[in-house]
Amino acid sequence: MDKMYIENLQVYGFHGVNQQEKDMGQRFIVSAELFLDLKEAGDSDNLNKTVNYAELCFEIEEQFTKQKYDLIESAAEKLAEFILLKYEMVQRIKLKIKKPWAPIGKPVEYVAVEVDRKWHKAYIAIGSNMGNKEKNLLSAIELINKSTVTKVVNVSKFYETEPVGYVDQDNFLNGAIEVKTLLSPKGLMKFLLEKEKELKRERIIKWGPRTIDLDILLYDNLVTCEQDIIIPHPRMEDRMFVLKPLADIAPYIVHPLLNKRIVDLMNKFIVEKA
Ligand code: PH2
Ligand code: MG
Ligand code: MG
Repeated sequence: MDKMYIENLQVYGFHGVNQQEKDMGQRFIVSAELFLDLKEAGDSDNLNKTVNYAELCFEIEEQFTKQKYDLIESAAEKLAEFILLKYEMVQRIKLKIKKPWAPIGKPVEYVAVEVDRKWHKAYIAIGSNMGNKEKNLLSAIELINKSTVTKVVNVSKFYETEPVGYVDQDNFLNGAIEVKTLLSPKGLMKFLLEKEKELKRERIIKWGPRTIDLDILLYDNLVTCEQDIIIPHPRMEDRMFVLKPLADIAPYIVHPLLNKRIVDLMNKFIVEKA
């Protein structure tokens, strides 16, 4: 991936745990490494096809000075997020904040933090079998899209499906969506649980009736090893109600563990269950 660099931009800021740092301020040094495609700008010689680094330097200064944080971690986090939200072309940013005059009482050249943040692509299964099912799915999509850091970029058709597992319940309406998100897998899971709560999801019977169910299927090419967040979704390849809608929006995406495309997983399922 192509890159753009802002190297050692000096900005006067007021971040620090000590009150004196917040009152007096000190000089910070900000460096950014932006990951973006520069080919179109290079071919066309058109400033609108890239990031204007002059403008970016002023933006960095404005964002960096308009609030006071205890930690340079927070200043870095906020600044990285701001740049990823403001400049759509930028897919990833490494942002480093140095504090050469940190009041440590030791002769150190500088202390610094660097954060590495990017847009992630995730696929989420959505399902409902209580109340107005279609309205529930649409409300979930709208709620998810309200967040600034998670945006819905693609929605499948919705399918009426018979319940799988616990069968003594109403038919489901199932779909799948693609999102771009700045959240970590855990952050995204927590976010989706909050949205389920907002839509009055109650957990009474495992696999039982629900107003809304939001499950992470895939997250980049990630394969997790943690027990509390399993990605790819461990049963997705056995569930037609997941594969069918997912194949609408991601037919050629490769399942990172099974090493097969979604359409091929779906066709395999159809053949084996026939
Ligand atoms: N979800 C389950 C269990 N069974 N069956 C269908 N048809 N659709 C679902 O979304 C579904 C299910 C657990 O999440
Ligand atoms: Mg589920
Ligand atoms: Mg669930």
